[in-house]
Amino acid sequence: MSKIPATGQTVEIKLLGDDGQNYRFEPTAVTIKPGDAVKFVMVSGGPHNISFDPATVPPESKAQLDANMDQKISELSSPLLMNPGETYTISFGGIKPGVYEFHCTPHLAMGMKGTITVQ
Ligand SMILES: [Cu+2]
Repeated sequence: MSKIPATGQTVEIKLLGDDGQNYRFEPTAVTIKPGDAVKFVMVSGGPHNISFDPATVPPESKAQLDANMDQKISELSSPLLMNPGETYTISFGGIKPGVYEFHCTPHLAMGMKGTITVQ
């Protein structure tokens, strides 16, 4: 399966931590349309990454979402973002409507989680 580029809007989610508040994605939840993209921006408290649990990703879109992620470290897991200003963009081209829960692998135990709803 090959990557399907985004054709719609790009929504930003910041990756934050080490600033006196929780390790977190901000906003925690976004709603997009198929064909949009989500751009993750490393701000503080890294390393962070973006990982979808293969067990919770809607099965009909799992292979396409995996194909749309560049430079994965494992299935449905982005590389680590180390430095402020680094970004990682995921195309939701070809992704079906549904709820896509994600987390940061290094900070999963600290509750660093988020949700992308594709309408
Ligand atoms: Cu993190």
